[in-house]
Amino acid sequence: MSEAGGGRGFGSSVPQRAPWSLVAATAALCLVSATSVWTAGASPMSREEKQKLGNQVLEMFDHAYGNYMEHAYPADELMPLTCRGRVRGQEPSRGDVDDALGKFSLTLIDSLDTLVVLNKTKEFEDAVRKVLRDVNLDNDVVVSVFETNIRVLGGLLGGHSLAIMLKEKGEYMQWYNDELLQMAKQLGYKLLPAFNTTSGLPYPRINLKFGIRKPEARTGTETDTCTACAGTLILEFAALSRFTGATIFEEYARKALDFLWEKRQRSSNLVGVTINIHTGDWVRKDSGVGAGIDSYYEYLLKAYVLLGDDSFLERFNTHYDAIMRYISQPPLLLDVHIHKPMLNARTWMDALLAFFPGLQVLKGDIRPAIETHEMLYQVIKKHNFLPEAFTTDFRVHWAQHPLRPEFAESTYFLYKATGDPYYLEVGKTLIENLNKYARVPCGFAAMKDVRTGSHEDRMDSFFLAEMFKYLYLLFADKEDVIFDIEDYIFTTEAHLLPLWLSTTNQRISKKNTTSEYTELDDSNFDWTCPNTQILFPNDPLYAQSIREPLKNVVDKSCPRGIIRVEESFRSGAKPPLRARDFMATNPEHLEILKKMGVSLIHLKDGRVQLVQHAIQAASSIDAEDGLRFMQEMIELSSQQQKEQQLPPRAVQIVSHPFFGRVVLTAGPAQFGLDLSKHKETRGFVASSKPYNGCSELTNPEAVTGKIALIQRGQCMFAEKARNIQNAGAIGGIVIDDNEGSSSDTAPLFQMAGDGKDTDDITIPMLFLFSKEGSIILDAIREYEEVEVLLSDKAKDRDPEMENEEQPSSENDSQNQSAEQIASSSQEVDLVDQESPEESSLNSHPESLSPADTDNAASISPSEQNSNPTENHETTSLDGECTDLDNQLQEQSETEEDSNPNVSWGKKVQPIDSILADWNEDIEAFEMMEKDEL
Ligand code: DMJ
Repeated sequence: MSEAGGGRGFGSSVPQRAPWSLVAATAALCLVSATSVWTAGASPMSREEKQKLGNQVLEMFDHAYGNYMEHAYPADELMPLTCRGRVRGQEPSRGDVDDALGKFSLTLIDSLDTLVVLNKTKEFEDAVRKVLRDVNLDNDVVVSVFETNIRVLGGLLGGHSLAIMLKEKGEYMQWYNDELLQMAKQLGYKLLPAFNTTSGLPYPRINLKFGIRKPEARTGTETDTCTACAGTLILEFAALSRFTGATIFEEYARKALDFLWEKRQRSSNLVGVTINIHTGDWVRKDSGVGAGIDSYYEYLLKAYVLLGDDSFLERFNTHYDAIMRYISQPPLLLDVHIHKPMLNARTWMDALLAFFPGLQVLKGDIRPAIETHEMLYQVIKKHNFLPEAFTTDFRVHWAQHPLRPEFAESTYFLYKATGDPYYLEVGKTLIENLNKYARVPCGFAAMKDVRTGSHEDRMDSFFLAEMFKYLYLLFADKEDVIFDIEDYIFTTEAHLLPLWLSTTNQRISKKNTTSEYTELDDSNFDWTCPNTQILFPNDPLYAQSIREPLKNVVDKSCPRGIIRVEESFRSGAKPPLRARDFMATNPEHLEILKKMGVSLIHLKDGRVQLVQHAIQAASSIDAEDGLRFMQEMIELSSQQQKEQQLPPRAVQIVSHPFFGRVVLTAGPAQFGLDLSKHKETRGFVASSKPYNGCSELTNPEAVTGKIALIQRGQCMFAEKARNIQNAGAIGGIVIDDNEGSSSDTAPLFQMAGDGKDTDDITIPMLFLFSKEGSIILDAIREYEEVEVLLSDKAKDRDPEMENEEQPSSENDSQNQSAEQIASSSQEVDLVDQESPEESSLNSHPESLSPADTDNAASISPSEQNSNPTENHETTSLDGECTDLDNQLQEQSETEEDSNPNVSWGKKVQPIDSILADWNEDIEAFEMMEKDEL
């Protein structure tokens, strides 16, 4: 796609200011750019380099948006591997993720205001016309209220906000007459029936055509919703009210927020992840700043910024105080229990929390923002992307990465606050990684597994709504954007709402809001923004000095999430024993175990079994410590078991026109060449005859020296492997015969042997589900010669191949190849041409075992321990510890010395209540295991 006629790329200058509001000025304090005050630390980036990176972002956006418009529109999203649109109902269901898709051209609407930020004004004008012409908001589809609000209502309002700005400027959008706003209002009314609950909390889903109550609605039976789902409406709903004068939207969103506030856990001031929309009971009592809660906090602070209502700031500050007291363990942010906030609920973090440093910048609490951001960056440097979840010692917990923008968002805000060019370098790395690992001929593909570099056929709309906006703005100077970005606030989906709304149509009666707050006292300005004008000239190395101790945090750390440093130093006593530190040969540890009521049994096979009898603990506090120790041990053991399973492998198509850009998730085999230990295998592919590979091959000349493709079914995997190996193949790919199966929707497994000795099999064997396999089969139809790489982790693209591709011609050739793939992908036929009757048989005598994927079963406490007073765990553990831990230990010891009288603040709890609590914990753990982001 070419640059917009009259649109501006980097380097142009149109400084024009939109109206300001005082509220905005106050709250935008922390976003005052400090670029001019930076004098030391990372070397400054030249204007040319910034422009180059900005232009690269524009080219990347064109690649994503252009392919969506060409191959997917009017579908909701682009499927970048098969190069077609994702239409709900036509693809296998992915569960809740699909609730964002309402057959309303989601990606187009979500991209509207990005087009203006990126100076693609002409394209914006075209896109608005398409929305008005093509989008139907009345489909018989059940959608998520939350996603529809942030992406579609937010997208329409962001589009409207910039449309009226452009109209006022006098060149573009002169024909515009609030049509997007009218659509937004129509959608707002469609969402309102969701609020018809006694609590005022919205139902999580609604049918766009039939609402909630009608029998045709197919929804309305849900009892729970997530806190973020109910608490992330106020910006869009208030903007809709203020733009249109219809106050009902703001009223409903305020009512939901008021209810959540009332339901906060009063002693901790935290909220849980899931709430019952009818009773207001917390269904999940764990609490963090990531999945399920994130944007509730974001919207409290931003509602204050946009609406100027002090009660929102006071609520935010109350929660923030609790977050910093219990959840923040710099650089980590760890979930805790709302009723026992000193007890961690998890030993891992999810990727959504990466937005939090950005919010801390807006709040003005820069130090922890720098720390957490740096920790996240170290994780990214290790895995190229932020895995969906990672443990406190920075191992992958959930390996996928759907191109989430949160880290880019925080990078942008930190750069704005500090002016430190380090953050520009961070942005540059993000751009490089996206191009290197996620870019495919037809867009950008989500990572299925950051460890292997394999892809998922998915490009979420938020990638266009948010990622490109934040990356572009990171490198942009004021004159590179045709309006003043500081006149707007970013919604959670990065849609832009003008700050002048704070003084428009303020007709919401205060009686509808909690009015217990009159004036803000000084405490509301604790942790406020350090004045960058003072901070940085005095200490230009400020941000760097905070980052420096964290440089090796990922490579050299022990998990520290379990024991709270503050607990340790407050206690005046030794911190409790952590599962990871436990050594069965250490007498001191055995003594602690005994106190906690944990006994240790040496099994005959050399393993050690731990059993807890809470009743035998020295005190209820020791019993509680024992409980926590056992929980840690169960998680640790589950993690270790997971690690022992073979991770998925990658099939990378390296020949023209793919050049390594398409990486498919493959299941490993428990026999044959182990790709994690040996060099990868590279070769052209050839179909075996018979296609099922269950007898001696009749086409050995075709497969000799090649990687044979074999269809699953009718004999054992090992037998197939032997047959293709005897025919001279150097590797094999088994393709699932179950048409439509995909690693996106089915759990991956390992191909097990046949119960006999499989040492004779020396070639590597991988398994592909049908959809991934058909990508290779389509490529063969189209290009005949298709070369692939079988490996444990995708390799960088072949530099020689890369050089052949010049940026100017890249889009053309990619689009052409993508088109070809798209047209051929409709014709895939996996049935063996030679013997159709054989192929139609669908028996699978081979042995399977789960591969290490998110779908693999994991041990939960309830599975492990049916009796709460008798916990079992068997394990053997090392007691290795590292720098960070030692530092923390030292810190806690020092602070212990200076605080000899401070106690942990724990009350002695009766055993009954500990057991009751424990049951709750187990429930929470079970639910967390099931939880999807
Ligand atoms: C976006 O849709 C929004 O930012 C939302 O609040 C949560 N995260 C996704 C992208 O990761």
